[in-house]
Amino acid sequence: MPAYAFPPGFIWGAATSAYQIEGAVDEDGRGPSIWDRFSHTPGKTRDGHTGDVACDHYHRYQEDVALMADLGLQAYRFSIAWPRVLPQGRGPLNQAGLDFYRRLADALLERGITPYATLYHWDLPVSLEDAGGWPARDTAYAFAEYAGVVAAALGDRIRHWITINEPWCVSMLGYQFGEHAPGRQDMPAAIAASHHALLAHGLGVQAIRAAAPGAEVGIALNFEAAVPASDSPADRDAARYRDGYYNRWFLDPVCGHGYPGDMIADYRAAGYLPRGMHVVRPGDLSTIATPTDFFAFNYYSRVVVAAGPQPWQLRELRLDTPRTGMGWEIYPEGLYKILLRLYSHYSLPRILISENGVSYLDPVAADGRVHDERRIAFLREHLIACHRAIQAGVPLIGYFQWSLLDNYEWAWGYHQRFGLVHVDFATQQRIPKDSFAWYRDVIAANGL
Ligand code: IFM
Repeated sequence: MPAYAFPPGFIWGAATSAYQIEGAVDEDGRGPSIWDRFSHTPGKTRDGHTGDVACDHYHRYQEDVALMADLGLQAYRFSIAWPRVLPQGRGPLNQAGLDFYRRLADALLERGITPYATLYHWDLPVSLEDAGGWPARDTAYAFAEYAGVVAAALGDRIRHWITINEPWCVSMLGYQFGEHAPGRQDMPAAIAASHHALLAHGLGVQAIRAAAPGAEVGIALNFEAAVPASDSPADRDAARYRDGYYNRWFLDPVCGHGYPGDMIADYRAAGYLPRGMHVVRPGDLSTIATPTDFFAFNYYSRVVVAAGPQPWQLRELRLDTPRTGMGWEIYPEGLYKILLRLYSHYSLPRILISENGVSYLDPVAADGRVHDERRIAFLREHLIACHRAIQAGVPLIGYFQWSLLDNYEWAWGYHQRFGLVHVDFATQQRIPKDSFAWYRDVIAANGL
């Protein structure tokens, strides 16, 4: 009996996304995405790295599925590249692109691995960005069409769907900070993008349900624990803002509570609300709150904040605490607290962790192996936090480790490694790390 036994039927998974692993960006009729254009724009990614080849998973998916089977994986979360299926974002279907995902799903099912398909993990077709991108309402309708097409074609094999991955990143990294594609820096546009990404989610749930009755659908939000630097009212208010900006702005409308009033007031005062645009239209909030079958979220870290002159001008403090290769603080307690909050405040009946993991640059050792003890420690602490939450009554039904493979970490290029499997990007050789063997034991024992 493991010391930390998980409930029977707990889902053990791992996750990836299309642009981060597939490569083959010009093959079989795939159209360009905003990430192709962004990564090929000088200065946008470290060392100009692109996802042109990445892990070459498009050609090596069978080898990768064999690794998953070896790991004992019960579920695999991947994403479908919108421009592979609809190269122009809308209109003619690219059968060859769709067929890749059919083959992948079949290979998973043959090994007894349940496919969880994410429909949008950041690779918007460029034609849609050129028509306005996520700040334009039409993109939400285009997403719903795409979701319906894919669910109709693959719904016989894929029964679990995630609409949008991390709408905070889609809107804020893409349109507020410009650190991600499409690289715009316009906060009102980012706020409009956030609404349209959520609207796309709601419309997408409805489209999937119509095309594939009985399918299970959810969204993957990303959460960050927002902690005040001190107990002072000003620091606590900074944490309130940060939590609203990063977490509640997305969570509340999905859960049927609408946009948080404190954040609307702050955004208005800051001049962040989109002007002259009727962004939130009658009926939008009920569409966004369309009931889902599960609620998924990604968790990595926390941020400690101190007050600035205004709530939206808060300061992020960098404490002298253990950090990952990304510079993110290791804070498993945040995962526990968020799980409890989702249960007690939002009463979510079925919760999945759709990503959790860590980047370290552990090299291949002289013995040919990768000894990534720090990853094992990170995963162990976070799984113990999950176990504590389950003991406290939280209906957590599964955990997807990020990521199966070392892969293309967006603007960081290949300078970060989140994988259970080391990938040599020159030769494409895969070497399962020590954490792979460790996670295999966890899955086999259904606990730690
Ligand atoms: O690699 C990303 C992933 O695409 C989305 N969630 C966070 C991961 C680590 O940064």
